[in-house]
Amino acid sequence: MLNRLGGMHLSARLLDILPQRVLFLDGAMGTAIHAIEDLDLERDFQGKENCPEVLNLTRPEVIQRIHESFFAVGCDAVETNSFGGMPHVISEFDLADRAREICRVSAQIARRAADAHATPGKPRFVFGSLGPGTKLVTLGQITWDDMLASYTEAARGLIEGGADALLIETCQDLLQCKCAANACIDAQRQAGLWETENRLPIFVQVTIETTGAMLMGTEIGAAAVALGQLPIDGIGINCATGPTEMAEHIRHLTEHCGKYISVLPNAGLPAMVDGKTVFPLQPEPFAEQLGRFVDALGVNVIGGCCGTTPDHLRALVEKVGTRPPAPREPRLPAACTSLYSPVDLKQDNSVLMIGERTNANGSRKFKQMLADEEWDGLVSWARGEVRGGAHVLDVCVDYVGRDGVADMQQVIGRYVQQIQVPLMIDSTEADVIETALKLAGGKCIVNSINLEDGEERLNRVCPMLQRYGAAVVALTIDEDPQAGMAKTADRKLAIAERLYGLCTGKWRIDPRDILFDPLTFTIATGNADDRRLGLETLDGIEKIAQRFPECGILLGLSNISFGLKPAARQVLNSVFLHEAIARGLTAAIVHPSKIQPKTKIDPAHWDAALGLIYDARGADRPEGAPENFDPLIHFIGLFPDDADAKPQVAHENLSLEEKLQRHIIDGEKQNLETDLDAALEQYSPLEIINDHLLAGMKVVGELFGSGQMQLPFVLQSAEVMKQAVA
Ligand code: THG
Repeated sequence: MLNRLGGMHLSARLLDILPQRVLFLDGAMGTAIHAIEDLDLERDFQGKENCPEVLNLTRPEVIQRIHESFFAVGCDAVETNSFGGMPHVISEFDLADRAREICRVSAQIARRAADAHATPGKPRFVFGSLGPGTKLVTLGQITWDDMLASYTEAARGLIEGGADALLIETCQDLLQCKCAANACIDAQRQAGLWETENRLPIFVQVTIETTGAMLMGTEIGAAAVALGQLPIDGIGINCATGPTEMAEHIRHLTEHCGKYISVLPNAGLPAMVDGKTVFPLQPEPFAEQLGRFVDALGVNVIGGCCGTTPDHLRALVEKVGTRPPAPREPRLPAACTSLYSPVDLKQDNSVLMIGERTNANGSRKFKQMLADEEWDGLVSWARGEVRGGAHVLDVCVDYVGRDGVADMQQVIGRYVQQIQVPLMIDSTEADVIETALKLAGGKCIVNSINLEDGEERLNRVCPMLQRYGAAVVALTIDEDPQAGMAKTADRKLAIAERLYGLCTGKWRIDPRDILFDPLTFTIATGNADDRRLGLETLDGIEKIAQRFPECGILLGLSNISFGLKPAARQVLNSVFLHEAIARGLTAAIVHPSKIQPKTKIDPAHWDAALGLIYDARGADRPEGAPENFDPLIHFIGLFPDDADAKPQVAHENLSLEEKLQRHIIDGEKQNLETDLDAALEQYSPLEIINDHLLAGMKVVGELFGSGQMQLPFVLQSAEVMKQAVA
């Protein structure tokens, strides 16, 4: 109890110290353990050779001595020996039942070391370490729920043992980062600490490989966006490389993240010397480089990972002293992100184009493939949308007669890995939305919330936005059973105002993460009531944009033209989008490849569409038109036969040789067998492999080598290669 109180007291001071000066956090535990010669595999490791956590039970004094060696050279904080202490990891050593105890003991050991060195002028802290584990949710090796339960158990132990902060480190997968961060929050809720002044700060550190991305292919910018919204205190980078290789990634964090930034590099890039791993960077240059991060970039927490000894930390403490980090003024991105790269919610000189056809209600083909459970085909379909220009994909699997949760699992599980762009999760069911969010390592956009049933839907969905990190679409629909969807500009604004108040007030959503959808429906029915729907929507966009300039404004564009022929729809959609952008629209759910710029549309068609949109009848009719001029009939009349769009450069138009290469480069299995069968009529199997398939792999290799293609995509290509060869 005393420890616990001591911990609470000190943790309050941890958050007091950080704004004032750099915090020195620990060197390598693993390297230190390896250096101890009298550890016995049977007696000390109980036969569990790769389980350093066992030493907390068998040789606590050895672990405490290592902690003290770092406190002795001036470190403010050390990390507990609990890197692999989560039940789902330590279960490999048959210790799952003792995971919480092992974590608790690890914190108690570090606590004893800290208390032995603490003075009134220099308090010492314990960071409870939580490593990445051996299974990743993104790769389908464990579920979010199982991983969450496991990290929560470990975090409970660390809290009970007196940790002052929780450090999720060496992360390779953003989904694991988010899951572990929520476990640290849940554990504190269970312990009655969360949202009290005694809460333990949470830090998340990712690992950027020598490729310049996380193991899953994640850029640092994507990590900053996906983690930036979580209620954690710090973001940082550790392991894999030395400080030099980290510099640009650290710079990105310090410029784009408002949280504390921590940096714990290895002692340089590891090299093999005489069969042993050697970390070449000496204490002085190590300290010098980290010192520059503090002075030039404003890094807040520094220390070392693999290969850093007490000598490295001593040099660091001496070199950097207690000077404050350089002040920072980060520009926080307003963005969503895939597992790979971020996308700004507001595009310069354009709207955010959200592909509409990955939607069971918006595409017969998508719906059919879903019904047939053609999962590979659904991936190809999505890729086609991205090739067609979509910045984001709107994914909706809702339709009567199918299990939306199961379908979301199948579809999103594949999309998060195989699709480069961020996802918009479109569902009326909160549990379907949550299923998707538990699979998406990036930051999604949730489509949508509204006030149809009062605040009920907000109450269900808004908590998820913070928990999983997501932006949200807010529809201007309220409880009014007569009106339903707001049809006038004033009502659209009034409902948007109410939504804004609830979202930013009660739910603390960043206004930049809200995209209002003033909604439109077709103006092509000929009903008198419908003719002004587009007009009111445009006015609504303008009013909402003026009132809430930080927020985004989105439309499901194609709704405007339901009922018309495809060629007419293409024109009306393009013209309406043009008008909407002029009024302040920032995002649109569209079929991007079918949107045409003004220059490509026949001026007569353009003007006719404008007449339809602005309801040019009576006094507003075009010059010379008869008194009973009807802009709808006029517009429809311009598209007598359905002369629809030219086909895209489709797979079937490629030469057979190009097709084979494409399969490999795109990692595309659809039609693979057909194309191979055709090839076998002309070539021997060996020729197909050596001349055509390997040519594709060569391109893949070049793309990977130059950083233009990430590992999961390379693996997909390899998979197709394997299948083709088989
Ligand atoms: N606001 C928000 N979300 C939305 C909408 C909105 N999501 C769904 C929808 N509206 C936007 N998406 C689509 C997708 C497709 C079509 C229209 C809107 C569409 N599809 C053709 C059709 O039905 O005729 C193509 C059919 C096919 O290829 O089979 O028009 O307003 N927030």
